[in-house]
Amino acid sequence: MGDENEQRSNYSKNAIRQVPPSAYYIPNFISEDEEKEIIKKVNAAPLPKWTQLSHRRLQNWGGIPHPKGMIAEKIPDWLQKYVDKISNLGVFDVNTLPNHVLINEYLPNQGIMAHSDGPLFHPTVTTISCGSHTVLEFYKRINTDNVEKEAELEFSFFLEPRSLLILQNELYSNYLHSIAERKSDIITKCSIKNIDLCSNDYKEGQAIERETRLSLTIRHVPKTSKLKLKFGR
Ligand SMILES: O=C(O)CCC(=O)C(=O)O
Repeated sequence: MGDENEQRSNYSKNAIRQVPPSAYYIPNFISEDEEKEIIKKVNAAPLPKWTQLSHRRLQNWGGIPHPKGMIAEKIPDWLQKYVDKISNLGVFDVNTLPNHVLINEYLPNQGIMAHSDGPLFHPTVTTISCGSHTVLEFYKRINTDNVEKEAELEFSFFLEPRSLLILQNELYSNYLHSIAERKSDIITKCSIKNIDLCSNDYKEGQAIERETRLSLTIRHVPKTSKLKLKFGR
């Protein structure tokens, strides 16, 4: 319990400076054993649990978010453990506790196009990385006369395996994020704004090969209902 209280009040020291509010980066949020357990469980899921997209595949746990609402499903205990660990940080308030986990799998050279997470979710997004680092890139949303223009890359975060990233407020609402399709990433300290919070000491210009990465995006879906099954009459 003491540990939990300590974690709750401590994440503010992990704020990423020099970027709009708010982003927090916690290295080694989970242990190597926990990381191995997550990878094992995700890979043990039956094939139909995966949704195959053209450039990556994913699993939804807790339900499938939909503009009309999400039919809530129980999150299995092995995964709920990490949802609780994040809830215990106090980043979500009691009415918006996380109830959904999206697991993305990226092979080296796979990524995700620039997007924002939008109104399906409460505007706090938390992501645990497993198996590999990646670089998450941010673009300011430019919206003139309702026309979305191509935005320029503003800054990026280096996400180490076992780390937790928390995004909220302006970074959630006014910025797009993406992961470039690359086999390796080059450390550029002027654009990677969380480099001082990382657990390793990276060198300027260092190239780091990507491996298979699983990201667990843990959030709150506001509109949910429970499916009532009727048996017989
Ligand atoms: O893999 C990540 O860290 C980002 C995932 C993401 O942006 C999403 O699924 O919307």
